[in-house]
Amino acid sequence: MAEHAARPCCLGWDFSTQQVKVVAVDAELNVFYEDSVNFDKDLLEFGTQGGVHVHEDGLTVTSPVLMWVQALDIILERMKASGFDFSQVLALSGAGQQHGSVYWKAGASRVLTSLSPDLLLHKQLQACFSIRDSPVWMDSSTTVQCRRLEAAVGGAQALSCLTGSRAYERFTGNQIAKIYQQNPEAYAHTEIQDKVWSQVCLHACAPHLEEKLGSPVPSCSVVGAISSYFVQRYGFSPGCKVVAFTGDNPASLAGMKLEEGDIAVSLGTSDTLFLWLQEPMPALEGHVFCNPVDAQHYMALLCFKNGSLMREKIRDESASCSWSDFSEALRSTEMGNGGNLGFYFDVMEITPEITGRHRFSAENHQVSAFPGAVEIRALIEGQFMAKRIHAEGLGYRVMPKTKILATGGASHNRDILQVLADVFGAPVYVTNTANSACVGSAYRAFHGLAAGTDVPFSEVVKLAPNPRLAATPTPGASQVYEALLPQYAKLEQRILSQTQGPPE
Ligand code: 5FX
Repeated sequence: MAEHAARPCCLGWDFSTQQVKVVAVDAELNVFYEDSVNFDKDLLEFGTQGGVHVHEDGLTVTSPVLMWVQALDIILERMKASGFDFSQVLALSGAGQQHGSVYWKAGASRVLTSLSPDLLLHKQLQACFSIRDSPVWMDSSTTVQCRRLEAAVGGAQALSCLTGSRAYERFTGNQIAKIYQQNPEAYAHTEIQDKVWSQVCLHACAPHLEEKLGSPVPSCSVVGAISSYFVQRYGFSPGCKVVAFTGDNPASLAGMKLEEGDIAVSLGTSDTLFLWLQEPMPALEGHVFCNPVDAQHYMALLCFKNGSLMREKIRDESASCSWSDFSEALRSTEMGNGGNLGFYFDVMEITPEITGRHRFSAENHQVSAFPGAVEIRALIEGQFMAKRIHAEGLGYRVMPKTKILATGGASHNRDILQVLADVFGAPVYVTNTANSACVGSAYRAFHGLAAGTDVPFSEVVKLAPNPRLAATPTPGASQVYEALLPQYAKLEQRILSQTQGPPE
């Protein structure tokens, strides 16, 4: 108990797909308490796999809303049992899987203001949801609603300019439209709190939607003090502030301490990019979101499906299944790969929508194979050039102060990171992001406490651990890649036009 002896702190929550997590972070920004509840293991009665139910159609994916509530009860009870001193919590904030939606039933706000501190939340909220199985981000059952929404606003690009993304099945507007169309009674009985939206999108989704929503607020806004339920049951101070929650991706950006011009590259099974954007250029790919730590700016998200999946395949095929041979191939080949370029998408890529392997010689001739070491460099250079090109397509620009923050399995390979530094012409740092959404939520709670004083987020988190420098650009790298990047982009367009049918 001594290790979480009373000290002023903020709590960060992460309601993610597979678990609910909490961290407590003290004023020196040390994480001194953490816990999690795993839905599959700790809440067996809900029968989820990976925290979700995949329905028979293979497209509909939901999670029981009361499972999330019960997980919150379990964590809070455990904290209480461990002697956690809730009276020291100055503020809390949190994140949730993006696009997962909860449908409060008309009358729920009355229940919420009269909760009994003697009972657990999940016992009292049983009847408070008009939809008990919440659609989550893995759902892809709303293609009809997506096409309708795009048609209603004048096309996919028009929708992206308006909202930051073309229509995607998992996005909440399309999920609400589906609920309205398939279950109008549940929709009618739903009350949703506080946001303001694009009128044309609202009307395209469902009638009277704005009444169920309210005005959006900057992410560092204090939305109120904690409910008396938590004060009485757990001993929170009545002055404990609740700072607006956000999505898990924006919360991770905060947890990684991204700053203006920075880019986070997660090198996992698939690769994901978070970008700090000043002037976004919404496109048909990727998503532009509000920036969670600077209300004037934006963030963007790009997903690349063929990440470690391809790196591992090419390692097995061209480096005898050995990462050290793979690294040796990168070290023994030159930046720019003698002009040889490759595209490796064994599964249909998201960014861009291309499938197959495509190799080109320095003279732009399509070739069927490369020598092993050239193949390896073509893969890694190609993966990072694609990231830079598509990031720039959304308005991202590398700045003199740009840092690249690398995470995920492949970020342990220094030779891969060297190529990343060379292609972007910026230093690469590595950082541990195991808890980034949760820790980012606690940082954002501190930011919320300071928000009235206009202190920037970077100042609030300056004591937090810094990422470690792993690679700096090789001299001459920018000349090599500035020549090669337009070449790669042109070839990508060529493959796209060869593999796609005529536009509809
Ligand atoms: C982003 O748009 C996504 O759908 C996912 O990253 C979810 O946020 C994961 F929870």
